[in-house]
Amino acid sequence: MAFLQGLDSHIVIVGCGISGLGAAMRLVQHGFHKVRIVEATGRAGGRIKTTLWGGKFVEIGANWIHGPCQENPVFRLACDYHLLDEKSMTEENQSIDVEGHPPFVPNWFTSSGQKVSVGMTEPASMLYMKLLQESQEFSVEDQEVLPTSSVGEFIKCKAKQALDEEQVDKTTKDLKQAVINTLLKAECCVSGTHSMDDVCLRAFGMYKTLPGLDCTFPGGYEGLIRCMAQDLPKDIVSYNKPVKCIHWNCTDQNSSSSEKRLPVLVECEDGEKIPADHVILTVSLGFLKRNHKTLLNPEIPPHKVQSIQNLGFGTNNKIFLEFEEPFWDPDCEIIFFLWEDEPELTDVVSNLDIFWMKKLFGFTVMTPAERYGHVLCGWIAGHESEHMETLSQVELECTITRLIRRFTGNPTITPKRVLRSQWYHDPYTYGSYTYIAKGCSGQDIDNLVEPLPLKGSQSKPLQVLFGGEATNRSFFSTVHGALLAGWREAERLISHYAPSTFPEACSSKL
Ligand code: 6YU
Repeated sequence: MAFLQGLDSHIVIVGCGISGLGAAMRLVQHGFHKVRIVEATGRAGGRIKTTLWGGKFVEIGANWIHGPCQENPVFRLACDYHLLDEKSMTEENQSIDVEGHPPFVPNWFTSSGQKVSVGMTEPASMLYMKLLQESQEFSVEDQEVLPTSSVGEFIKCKAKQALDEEQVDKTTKDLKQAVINTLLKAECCVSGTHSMDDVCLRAFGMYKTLPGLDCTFPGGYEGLIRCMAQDLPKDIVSYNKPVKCIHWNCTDQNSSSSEKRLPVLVECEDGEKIPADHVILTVSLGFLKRNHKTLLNPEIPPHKVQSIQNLGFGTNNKIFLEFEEPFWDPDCEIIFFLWEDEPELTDVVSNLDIFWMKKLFGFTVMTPAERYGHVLCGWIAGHESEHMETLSQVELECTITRLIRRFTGNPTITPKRVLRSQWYHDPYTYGSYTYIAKGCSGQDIDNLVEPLPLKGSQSKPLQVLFGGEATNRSFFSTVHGALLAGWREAERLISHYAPSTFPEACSSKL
């Protein structure tokens, strides 16, 4: 009986990214029929964003299904909707375990315009990969004293020791240092951080990789969003409706349409006030960092605010370049740029205005060539990336062209077209994704997940629930982490009204 009454609950989901959509689908499938998604922008998908560029689909946001295997709900959904190619769905592809680092075939270019053989870069790459692996082996439970507090400091310190011990000439040593710097800059992109010095060593192993060789959506990631949205009741999403404030523990219900007193009132920027029993908030951690003071009334409790501030949310952007002809080898999958003038092990740039482009570690090659032609996707993280967003299109094109000419040693090569993402200046995201910053732990994610009002309160429970990528302890920063977090919060409500149905729900490990 309580469950049937629960199905009449008014549930507002803030944000129509994959987390919000996933939560809505789960609730609707269980018979909740008063579900509404309120989305600030004019589109669904949030950080899943595909655009048509020169007749090709390119991903402005999420690129891959990380770990496409049966355990990955995004992979399963994509298979169900027939969105993947045959190869990605094979048993073989699902069983390959590369622990988050696909073995791309590299080409290496130096800042003096030389192409360096893989044989020359491999020893330093292997040293780096060994240290990266070691940095994932510390555990939060370990009581041992850590050698350093951040992943960057750990890798740099160990790499310096190894390089100092080697009996090699200065040129070889400098090359090795440059390789490690480039790989650290690449890791900043993977982790979505300004510097690996900002990433917590003790918690680095908290992120879980799944087996399966990362795959892409031939028709664009947004195809998944379209399929999910089509499975929802028509008009469930209100677009162009930014939420200004969520009033919870609300006693003053001045809404004309409410037949009964509901504990939450969702106030939108356009003035509409939507009464609700429950709100699932799926906005990015970047948005929460900026707006937590005004987004909830009463304000978010101090320990949750502290965790919002503690957790990291950085920027990773892409710069797409199209060429008439490739300057890379036919089998090349990733291009690395090596700066020969960096005097020390570092992954940051000293003067953003002049040297921001030194943070761009290189490019992934868009494959297959029959689909994309000769297109590269450049990757740049951190404050350098945020600075890149502020440049005019002409400035960006000039700098990138100069960079490519310098590294290839070809003074005439010119990209046909240049396109970049600008996630830091997106007012409804403010960055790219979450990382576990120095001094943080999984407890910060658990604090973020905790619904309002807090346990022990006499008020109506589960008024505000927290979903989104940042609330997933094992898979933060990913699409599958976001989807699982949306499902988790939906299941929290389902089990609230029918406790025996979902006894295991509601762990932030989901
Ligand atoms: C993945 C990948 N990938 C590249 C780049 C980016 C991200 N990710 P959303 O933000 O989507 O939705 C919230 C909605 O709320 C949104 O629509 C807003 O408009 C709305 N909103 C905000 N404020 C509002 C308000 N006031 N009122 C109403 N609405 C409001 N993930 O799996 N594969 O290849 C990449 C990548 C450039 C930017 C990615 C990738 C991250 C995902 O895109 C992201 O997690 C989810 O889409 C988030 O969904 P959501 O619903 O939670 O929020 C060891 C260790 C290291 C850890 N990292 C390793 C993994 C590496 C991660 N990924 C790599 C990168 C790439 C390339």
